[in-house]
Amino acid sequence: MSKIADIKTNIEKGKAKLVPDLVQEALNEGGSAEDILQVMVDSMGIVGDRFSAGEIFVPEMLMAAKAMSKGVEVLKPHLVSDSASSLGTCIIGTVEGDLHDIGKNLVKMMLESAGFNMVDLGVDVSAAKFIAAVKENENVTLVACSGLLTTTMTAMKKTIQELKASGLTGFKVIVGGAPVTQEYADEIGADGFAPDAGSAAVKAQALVSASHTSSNS
Ligand code: B12
Repeated sequence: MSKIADIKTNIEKGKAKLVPDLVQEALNEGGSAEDILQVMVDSMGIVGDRFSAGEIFVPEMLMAAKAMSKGVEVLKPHLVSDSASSLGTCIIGTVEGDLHDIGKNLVKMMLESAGFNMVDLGVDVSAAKFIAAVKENENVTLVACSGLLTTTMTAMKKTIQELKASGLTGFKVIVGGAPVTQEYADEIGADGFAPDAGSAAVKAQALVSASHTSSNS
């Protein structure tokens, strides 16, 4: 499907004005939202590889990110569904020192459609801000931390340590982001990990349902 190839090329080139129409055309041609999203995510991987190779720099990465975000806006209604169930409130944010938010925004979208009421703290979120949000919001059942930089993975660890030290209870912590693995999640004491937004929703539902069952028994 040529439109999908066009989407890929134009995200890589950072053409934010062209991408939304191309995404709409691909949908009109019968392309599935999931397939289109996967192509967009793959494009960001290519952009990252070009950055690593010194072929492009931060401004080009930023333009590609903007093009992807504009495309995701068009896809959003096709990816989310209204959930009848309520799984409580999820506090989500990208950890301190980290400004990447595309993955976090996708996870937010999927958790919302899974039935969570989402409170998005944005990027560069300190442990103290996560803790304040758990205190300020009602029925917090999940805290979701995103991190894309190896240098800020320690901020994820610190967030979990401080959440535990705060004595607050009743919620699970899920972590994710390109450098995060199940091993790292276990090491820092997270309750769950998922490699992508779709599996994040499945994992989050399972974590929260399991804790309801155990607290009711
Ligand atoms: C776009 C981009 C940027 C943009 C971000 C714009 C934005 N609004 O997000 C800008 C230009 C700002 C940027 C800046 C930098 N970046 Co950058 N960036 C990228 C790039 C190309 C794409 C990231 C992305 O959006 N991917 C697409 C999304 C959909 O994927 P994702 O984020 O991984 O999310 C998925 C999963 O990980 C998971 N997930 C994500 N979060 C969560 C959370 C939970 C709870 C769960 C369960 C799952 C989950 O689900 C998501 C959806 O499926 C990556 C390359 C790459 N391969 O990742 C580099 C990359 C992450 N950046 C990198 C670097 C080095 C930087 C800079 C330090 C560059 C510089 N010299 O200034 C700065 C750091 C700024 C900062 N303090 O954060 C490196 C990181 C290297 C490392 N290992 O630490 C990468 C890998 C590029 C590279 N190959 O070198 N960057």
